[in-house]
Amino acid sequence: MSATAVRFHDQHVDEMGPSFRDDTIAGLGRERKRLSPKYFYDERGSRLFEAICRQPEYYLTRTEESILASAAEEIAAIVGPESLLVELGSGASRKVRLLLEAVRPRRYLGIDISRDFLLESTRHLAADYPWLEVHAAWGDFSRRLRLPSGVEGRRVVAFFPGSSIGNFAPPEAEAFLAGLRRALPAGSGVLIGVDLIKDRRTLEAAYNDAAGVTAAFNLNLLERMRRELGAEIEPAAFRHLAYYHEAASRIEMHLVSRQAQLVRVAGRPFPFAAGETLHTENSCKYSVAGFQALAQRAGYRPTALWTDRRALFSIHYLAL
Ligand code: AVI
Repeated sequence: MSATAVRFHDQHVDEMGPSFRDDTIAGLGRERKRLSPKYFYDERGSRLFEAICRQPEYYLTRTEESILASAAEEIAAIVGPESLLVELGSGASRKVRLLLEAVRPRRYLGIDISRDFLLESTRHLAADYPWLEVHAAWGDFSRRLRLPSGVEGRRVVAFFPGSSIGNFAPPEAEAFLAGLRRALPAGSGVLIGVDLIKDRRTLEAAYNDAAGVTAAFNLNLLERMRRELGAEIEPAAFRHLAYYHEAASRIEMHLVSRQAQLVRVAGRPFPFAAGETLHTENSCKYSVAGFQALAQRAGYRPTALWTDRRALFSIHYLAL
């Protein structure tokens, strides 16, 4: 393979599930309207998410990056150079850069739902790390994951940063981790970033940045419906809402209808009352002990933990 080549597996690495169209119709048809947050990530949404990560209020990214940078040698000792490093939801493949020099894995596989964005990011990665064999596979890793053929490693370390696990409800997170465990060979492990429970002000500010990037990210879902499904829906007739639901330890994001209105998707009418919401995301927050207990129920042994001084964020190594 040439120095900057990416071996791209242009195949779904998930099991094909319902489409954006089917899920939108089903989600808008529910008594409490909702849609999976995975649909945020078309190309524009992926770019907006990268911009969210740079907002001063969104402490998650910079805190996780500072933990990774200071723990890189310890992480390297656990991961080892022979592992295949698989990044789930690799996005801009930025965080893994903090580990690559220390770990020096022979092979890296990025998996992301946004195909073009994935290709662009992994190409940059391959150019910057000529000694690394870079693979990219396109798919929805939240469904049952199959590693593409040709990337089998003796040992796999799945890198799942960013607290993306928080976008599953806790029972789904447990099922997802249990499914991932079944897809990994013996001796493998999961290196996972998990956002921690903290004061409401810090949490709510992170999802209501002053520059309005999170609002644009949320509203992009409606623009995507227009672009891809020809939906008759006016994004300006909705507003962004994000708040901390303390009893459930989660941030909820919604799109609130500013007025009574009728939207149409695929010719079907969906009425919204004034103030009615489309629930677009949950972002669950954990205590360290709460997350470790969940990981144990999913069949892992939590063997290492790193946090920052203020205990804003945690990174766990879960051994199989
Ligand atoms: C990807 N995921 C972990 C982000 C989160 O914080 O739940 C997505 C996001 N939603 C709004 N801001 C960021």
